Amino acid sequence: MTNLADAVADALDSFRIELPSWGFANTGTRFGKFLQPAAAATIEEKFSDAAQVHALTGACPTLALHVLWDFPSGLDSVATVAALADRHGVRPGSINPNVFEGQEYKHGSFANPDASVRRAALQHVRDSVEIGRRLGSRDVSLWFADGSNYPGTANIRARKRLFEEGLRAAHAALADTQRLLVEYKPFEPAFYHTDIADWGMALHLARCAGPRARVLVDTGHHYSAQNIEQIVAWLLDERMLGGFHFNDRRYADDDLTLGSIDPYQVFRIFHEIRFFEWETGGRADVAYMIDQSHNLKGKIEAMIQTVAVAQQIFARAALVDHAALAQAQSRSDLVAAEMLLQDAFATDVRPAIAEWRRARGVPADPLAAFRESGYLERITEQRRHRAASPSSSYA
Ligand SMILES: [Mn+2]
Repeated sequence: MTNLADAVADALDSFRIELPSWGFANTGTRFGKFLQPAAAATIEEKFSDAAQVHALTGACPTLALHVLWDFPSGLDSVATVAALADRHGVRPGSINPNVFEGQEYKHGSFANPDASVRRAALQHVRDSVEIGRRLGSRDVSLWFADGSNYPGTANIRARKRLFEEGLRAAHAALADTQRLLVEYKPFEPAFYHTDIADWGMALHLARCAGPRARVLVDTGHHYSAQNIEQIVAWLLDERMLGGFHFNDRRYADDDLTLGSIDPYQVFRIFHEIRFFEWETGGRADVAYMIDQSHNLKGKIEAMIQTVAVAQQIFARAALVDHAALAQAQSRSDLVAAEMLLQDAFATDVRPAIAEWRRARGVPADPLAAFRESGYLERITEQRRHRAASPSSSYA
């Protein structure tokens, strides 16, 4: 292994994390929202806030966009978004259609028993594909709330076939440069069955959809105690892992800061990716994205903190000696193999990361730099007097 500073620098040079536009807006739980005067209300403010995170970390060149919230005029909003991206130096990232908030989606979107609702949902996804194509963004990221709340109320097999059909049609609209990501979630908002409940269902549907569909793993979308890194390892081996939505959780889909509850799990996920890359000699083509909406923390600070935590854990995963690990595994030397992970996880990489940041021209401590920048005070003053945003987002 090269020395620690080189290994950290090598890992972080290739590690980019996409920010979510909705993470800068006022969001909350189903019990309510605690509004922040500095929260972004417009797409311009979201780009401005994301640009701060990118300027201070150098690691977030793209912003995930939500079609319903960020493209109020649909395709006609593309020029505005493209201009804002240019002005703020942050590129449009994944495009996220919304087929769960409209009243028409009460009983589902792609799996709605009503064909006219299914057509509307497909048209929205096709428009989202076109938005992505015009913006030069690669991924259209699909999450469906489809499901049911009571046994016997939905034909689960028929809905499965409707999803196969709908995703095939959505995939057919992709340009060669685009990908379709299929996200899964076991429950919520549906509380009896969710149509795409786990990675196996998402994998099946992605394969049905076509060659440019992949599975998206949202770390918060699993049952407690589920072995997420095993899912990641299988999807990597099948070349079907498209990307991540990062967040942490304690109970359900809590959208807590990555690594705040279980940093070792994040490490184990990154380890599987690094081990795969070592074995195959190439980079895993995986989109790393944050999907967190903070109800209590300051939004920009929370994003900077998340990026810093992700970098720290990714760098530690890069310290595992893969050749030694492969040998220990083949000898079934359990303690030696496990200690290779434990030792890497226990390594303090913060000084090496600070050095890497200085060499890349970003602040050694991005959070402190943000607090000293005066940006938060400035936007709080600018944004505090306006009327509360009429738009409400679920995230
Ligand atoms: Mn997600």
